[in-house]
Amino acid sequence: MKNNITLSEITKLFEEWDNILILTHANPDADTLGSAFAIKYSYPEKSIDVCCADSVPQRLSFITKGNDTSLCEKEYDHIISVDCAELHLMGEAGKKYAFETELKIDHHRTSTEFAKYNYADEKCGSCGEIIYDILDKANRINLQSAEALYAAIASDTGSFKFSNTRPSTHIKAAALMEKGIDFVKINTILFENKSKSEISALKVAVNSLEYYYGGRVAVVGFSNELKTENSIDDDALASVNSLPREIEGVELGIVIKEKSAKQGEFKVSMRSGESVDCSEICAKLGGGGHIRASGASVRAENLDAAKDIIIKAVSECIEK
Ligand SMILES: [Mn+2]
Repeated sequence: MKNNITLSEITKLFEEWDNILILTHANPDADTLGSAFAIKYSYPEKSIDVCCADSVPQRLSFITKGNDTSLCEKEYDHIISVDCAELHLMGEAGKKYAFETELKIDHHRTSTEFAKYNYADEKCGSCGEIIYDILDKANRINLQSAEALYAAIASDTGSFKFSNTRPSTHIKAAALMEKGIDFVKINTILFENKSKSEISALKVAVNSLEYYYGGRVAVVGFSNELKTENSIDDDALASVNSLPREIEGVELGIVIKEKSAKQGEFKVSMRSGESVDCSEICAKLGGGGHIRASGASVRAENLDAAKDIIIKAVSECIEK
């Protein structure tokens, strides 16, 4: 991660440039969208398009405000990427444009230098915090861009709860509140609106919960049959990934989900506390990931058979 441009220099480019395309990462979240649209809303007099390879989730439409985010075959003078650590994360759709990225702004530790100008700061909990600094230097933040930035920052810090939240994060959020944003509405949309499908996923998760090793390991599972019976869509399943790990005394939480398109293939998500390296367990299953969060894929006849395979891998790694 090497920067070859400063925040002040980026501010200068923002002030000078026009006819701009901003690329977000695929499967867009509130940080990548909020960062992109904050730039667009801060320069209403300029021609700025935002493109996402995938469609924007309905609940985040308060950020895009009806603007088209599909790729338009236009010629642009400048291309900016936000919240993308690597080129391929922008997805297939924008490939042609992604290769021409002139300015990259990002906050991931794994950020690579694929643009002409590269700026990344891993100390920032969200890309929105960096965009805040750039726009603030130009005195450009208005009500619309303040809402987009607040959504970006609140979302990537888990509502100011994650360890990536710093005192300066709160100072920026406070400054955005001073602009008169409806932060109650934003927080409700981001953190409190659970879909019926997510509640059904929660119900099935709780019903299927099993403990192993005296309560140190917790497992929940979803077969395709359970998903169909309870009208659970795949998006909703992501909301229970951390649930078993959040139970008191649990050091390893495991969520098993049968893949909708592939009967007999199970996706395994693991989350662990200090004492367990779940990437080691997932590696035994042919997967991998981080020490505290990893995943793998298992083939088995049914959910119970998949559970047996996974628990066997656990038993080889966890201290009895
Ligand atoms: Mn981000």
